[in-house]
Amino acid sequence: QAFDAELAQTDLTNQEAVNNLRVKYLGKKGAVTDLMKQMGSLSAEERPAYGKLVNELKVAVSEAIDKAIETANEAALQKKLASGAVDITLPGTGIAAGSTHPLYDVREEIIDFFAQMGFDVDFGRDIETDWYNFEALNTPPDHPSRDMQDTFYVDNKVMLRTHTSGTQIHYMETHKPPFRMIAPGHVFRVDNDATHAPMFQQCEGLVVDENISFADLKGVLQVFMNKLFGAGVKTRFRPSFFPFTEPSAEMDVSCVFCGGKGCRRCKGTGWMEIGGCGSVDPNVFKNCGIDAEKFTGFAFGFGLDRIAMLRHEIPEIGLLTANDQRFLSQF
Ligand code: FA5
Repeated sequence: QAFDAELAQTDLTNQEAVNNLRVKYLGKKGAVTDLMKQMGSLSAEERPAYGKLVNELKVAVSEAIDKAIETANEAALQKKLASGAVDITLPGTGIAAGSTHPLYDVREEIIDFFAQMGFDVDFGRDIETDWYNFEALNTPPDHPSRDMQDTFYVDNKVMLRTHTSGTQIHYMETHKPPFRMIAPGHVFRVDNDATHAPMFQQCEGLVVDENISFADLKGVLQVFMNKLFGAGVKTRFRPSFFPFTEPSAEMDVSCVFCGGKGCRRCKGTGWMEIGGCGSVDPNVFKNCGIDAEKFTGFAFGFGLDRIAMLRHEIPEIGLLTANDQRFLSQF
């Protein structure tokens, strides 16, 4: 009866309390164990009846305790499961989304723009021979303009291309005019400062037909700059020299950092150089077997890195290829 009362009061979900109860009744000094021990002091006649009674008690208490232990274990398990459970109402950990590289975006935009105007796209090749990179472009071995572009040579007459202009030659050798094409790609020069990288991207353009003039070139490039920098962007053409165009010009756009007032980035001029251009030199046509009497054309070559830098106000060209997540995650 004492045991039943105590069992009723015990917290059955508490393993420690249940164990204490077991020790109190069934342990070495437990109440039931004591009753068993008392058997020794009884007479032989009394023993069987007493033994039977005590044994029944022991079995009943053991069964009750076993059941209580089971209940307590189950409760402990449930508690453990509940504490380790996932709270599905908490906000999840976001998966960082990737983004396209600013140079890739510029390149795709240029390709889209010119493709809409019917230009073919030729990616050319990174390694050129002297003929394609220089000679066919009216730049013989002793020509001073070779010094303008410091070249990474692979072999005597084989090099990493210093500009995309060689793709013009490959294209003219394999296509008959009229045609218009662009040639985006990587180019390489022994250059390295805040605005000059040893590897950068250019996009060449070439249009050949009858009666193509410098005015056509200016018109196409102005529309192109409007597309890249927004309508109203100012452009200017400065007389320049390239062996493969005559006349030649350098095209600038108004500096996006200072709005044309003049700042450190544009060296106080208010302008930034984007690329070279001009009317195709007849000697280049001759080198490619195109009738220079019948056809005229224009060509241009822009730096894609410079365009991306202007667009996003990037101060150092090296950031574009450094692969730094802190930089890339801003786009
Ligand atoms: C040329 O490479 C000529 N092939 C462009 C051309 C094509 C003229 C067709 C006429 C007809 P230039 O060396 O100026 O020209 O380079 C063109 C553009 O590439 C530059 O205006 C600049 O935007 C970019 N550029 C040149 N060097 C680097 C460099 N080291 N790093 C990043 N951009 C550069």
